[in-house]
Amino acid sequence: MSLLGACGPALEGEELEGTDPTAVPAEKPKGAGAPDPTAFEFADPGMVHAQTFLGDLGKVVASPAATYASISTASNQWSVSCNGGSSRDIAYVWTVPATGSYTFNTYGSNFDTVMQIRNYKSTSEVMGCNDDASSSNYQSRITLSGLVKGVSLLIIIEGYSGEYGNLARLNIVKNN
Ligand SMILES: [Ca+2]
Ligand SMILES: [Ca+2]
Repeated sequence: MSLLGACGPALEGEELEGTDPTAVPAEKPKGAGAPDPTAFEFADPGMVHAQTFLGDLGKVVASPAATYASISTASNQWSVSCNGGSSRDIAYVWTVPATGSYTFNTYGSNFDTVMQIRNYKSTSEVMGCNDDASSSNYQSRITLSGLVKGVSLLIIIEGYSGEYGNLARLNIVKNN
């Protein structure tokens, strides 16, 4: 909730919506964010776009685990399966540091996010997907239990139905 305003230049020519993280976004039509059939899907992680693949987070457990200032310039590689797909996306690789339950969320991002988590070694395997954490929180949250130490995940963040902002934030929490 606190990092906005310090991150990145304003985007030229467009007034961004939702730059105030405390603001409740306007009503949005659910179901409008159908998957984009033109989005790329690569089974081989080596083929991931440089523009959208932001790298390896290692085994970090932190809030934030990563921030990205300019999703508006990312490419649209992934077609996520829950109320998203057609928007630009970014992706990280993350490796489970210890077997257990973890929660991933995009709280603190300044746009309406959609998040999907896949098995990095087999990116067609979707492990979780979420648009809105709740009816009043348009950021995304996924909890995965029974994650095995050493398994690598591909964490994809994009905007709902074409939305984007100038801050994408990923938090990773270990549940006890
Ligand atoms: Ca996408
Ligand atoms: Ca959302």
